[in-house]
Amino acid sequence: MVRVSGPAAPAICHALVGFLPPPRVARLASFRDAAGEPIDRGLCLYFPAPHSFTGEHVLELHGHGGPVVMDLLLARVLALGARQARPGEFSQRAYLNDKLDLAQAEAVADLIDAASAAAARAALRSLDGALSQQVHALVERLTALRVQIEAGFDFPDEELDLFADGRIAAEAYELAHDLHALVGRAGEGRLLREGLTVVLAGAPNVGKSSLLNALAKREAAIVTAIPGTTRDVLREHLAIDGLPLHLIDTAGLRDSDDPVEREGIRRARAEIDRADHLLFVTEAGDPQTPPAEALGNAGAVTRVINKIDLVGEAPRIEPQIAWTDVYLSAHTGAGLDLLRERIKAAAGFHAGEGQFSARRRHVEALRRAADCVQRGAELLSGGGGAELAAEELRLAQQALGEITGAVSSDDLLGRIFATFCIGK
Ligand SMILES: Nc1nc2c(ncn2[C@@H]2O[C@H](COP(=O)(O)OP(=O)(O)OP(=O)(O)O)[C@@H](O)[C@H]2O)c(=O)[nH]1
Ligand SMILES: [Mg+2]
Repeated sequence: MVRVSGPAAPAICHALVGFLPPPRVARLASFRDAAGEPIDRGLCLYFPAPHSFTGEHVLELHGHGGPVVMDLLLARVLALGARQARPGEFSQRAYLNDKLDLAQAEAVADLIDAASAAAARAALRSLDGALSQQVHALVERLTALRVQIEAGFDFPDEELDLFADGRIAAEAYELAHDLHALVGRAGEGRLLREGLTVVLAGAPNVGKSSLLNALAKREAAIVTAIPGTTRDVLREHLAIDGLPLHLIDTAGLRDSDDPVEREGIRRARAEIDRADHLLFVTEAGDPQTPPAEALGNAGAVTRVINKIDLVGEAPRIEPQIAWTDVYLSAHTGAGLDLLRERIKAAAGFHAGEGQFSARRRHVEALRRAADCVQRGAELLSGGGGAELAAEELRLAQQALGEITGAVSSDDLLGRIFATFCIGK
């Protein structure tokens, strides 16, 4: 499909097919070149402003597809005065014309990039405004609170009455609580969008690659009885109950003189440092302790005690102080479900109904807003600091405004839309 947006769309349509179809009705038409020769025959649709995705006049030309014909059609449309869209420019125009707010425009890209069915559903909910509506509702409560506090400044005699009963402070605490709750939901939404990076590491031959294959349900990695089989970093993308997982298999950690193996081990260490969740794999019978540096750098740590089938141990999960033990067998599959549950739980992932997608910048802005309101509430309940509290609430409102784009800079917009694909 070739999509044209802007004031010249109707003129381009006339020149290309010789007529303008009635609004929002598909018409069969010949798309013609400058000499009047047909390029393709297809459906032509016209959406007059403001009732279109971008809020501008939009023309859609649905051809048979195929790169040559589409290139000819595109070249003809460009010759008629259009120019090629920048990445995300359609969504950007929709945002600038108030068709979508910023969080919804971002959801368009997240829907397209969704890595699991659950992630796609969550992105669609954000596109429908699930995140934006909750942010708007919080902004309204915040505004009401600011009005009450700032009214106190204008009537200083009544200030004491206004703050004395602690009602305003209580409202601020409640708002902070609800903001913190939304931070949690948004964090899950961000997980759905970005996925969780889970790294398999440990000594050679303990069964890291076998575990990758068992979780991925395919023979993705080479498994042999020879220690040092895996040299390179291997990545598999899968989902656990809708949670997208980037599962990374690494070379077994040991001292080695082999330059190839040493490079593999260096890469393994780099992956461990970047992991959201480290699976330190070791063997039942003689389990090793995760190395101290791995405990420091990775997010959550699980010690996977593999090969329980060889020693006749039962699959189970046992929390320790610095990590959690999961006893399993990559070979028989016993205990794999426990590991899946552990990964979800460590990420704080529940994926209930109504989950919406979110991005890192949303989570950060919500957290900033929550912290500001929390400080404001403390100032109010501590007595006295009404001016300072008002300033905290103003900053909170600004942070929330960044999510929907009510407050935004050109720089931020540029960065957001640059990551979209062309044509969206
Ligand atoms: N009995 C049993 N054997 C296992 C299990 N998991 C892995 N193995 C065997 O252990 C050997 C090593 O498995 P790999 O998955 O290649 O081990 P790795 O940790 O990836 O090894 P490197 O890549 O060399 O670091 C193979 O012979 C596997 O069949 C298990 O749960 N039970
Ligand atoms: Mg391996």
